[in-house]
Amino acid sequence: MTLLPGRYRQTVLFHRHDRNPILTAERWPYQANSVFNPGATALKDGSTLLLCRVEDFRGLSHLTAARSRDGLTGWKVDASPTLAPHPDHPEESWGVEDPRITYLPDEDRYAVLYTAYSPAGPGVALALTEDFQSFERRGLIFPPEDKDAAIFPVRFGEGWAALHRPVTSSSANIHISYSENLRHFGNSRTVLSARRGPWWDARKVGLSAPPIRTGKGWLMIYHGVKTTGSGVLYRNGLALLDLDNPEKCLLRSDSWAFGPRDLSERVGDVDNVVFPCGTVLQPDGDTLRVYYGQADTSVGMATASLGALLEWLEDNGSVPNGPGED
Ligand code: BMA
Repeated sequence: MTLLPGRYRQTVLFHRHDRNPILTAERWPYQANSVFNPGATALKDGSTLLLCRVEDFRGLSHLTAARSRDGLTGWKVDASPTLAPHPDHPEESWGVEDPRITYLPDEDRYAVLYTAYSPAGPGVALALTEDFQSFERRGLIFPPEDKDAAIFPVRFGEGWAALHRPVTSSSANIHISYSENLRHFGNSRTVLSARRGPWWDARKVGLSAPPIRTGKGWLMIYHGVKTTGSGVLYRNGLALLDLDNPEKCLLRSDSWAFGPRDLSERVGDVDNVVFPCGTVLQPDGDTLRVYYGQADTSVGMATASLGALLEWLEDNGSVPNGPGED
């Protein structure tokens, strides 16, 4: 008996590393409550850098770099916070969270977009760095309430472009905004909206990892939030944005592709959360390593084939403004 139409069956696309979690607070060089939601990038020497969100025992977060030659083992973690709230930046007074890293070839620097949290709410701040030791902080680029932001690595007709997720009293959708100077962003448009009702991505959607350039478009791993009787569920789906005009969403997945499964994802400070903030494409050009927060407690890694993700999206995707959307 066929229970589900073939296209909504779950396929294993993300293969979890068998030694997850790869980073935990227990193995941190200084006392911390939790280590999760890392931004990720390949460095020029081929090693991997994760910029991890670290929550202290007050409940406030800062960011600390962990480096590994093979991206899996032998992590060297900075002995003290790498990017901590700065007294000159009151927008960070309640901490900094969830970084997304993009290498900008034109600038030969990395752009880090992160949540800057203060009594005014969470907003998005930008910092530029060459080495993840010193940072040029540019302050808030998207005022509260906004988060889940990353910049594209190239300019478009309207300049630099960033994806982000402003929240209003009635919506939490993914937007794109443009900037000439990486300071002032505007011309905001909606790229992908939360669905409604019982859908897995009905309550909120937000960018997970920075968009990945492929031959078919920019692949976006995005999270969807569903509220249930026992809280919220954070899962991830895929969407494809037009290569030249990324405000145009070509496809979005109807089902989620990566959700909480293992015990370390099901149980933690916040149960039932997998929250990727970064990926590293391997030299074969197809294997994508996805680094993600597990239940707001630890860091896991899963691999996926870029080709398989795109194929699955074509089979399981709809053009936006499809079922469940406004
Ligand atoms: C989101 C962000 C993430 C977190 C998730 C689940 O709003 O704050 O950092 O992982 O909630 O708690």
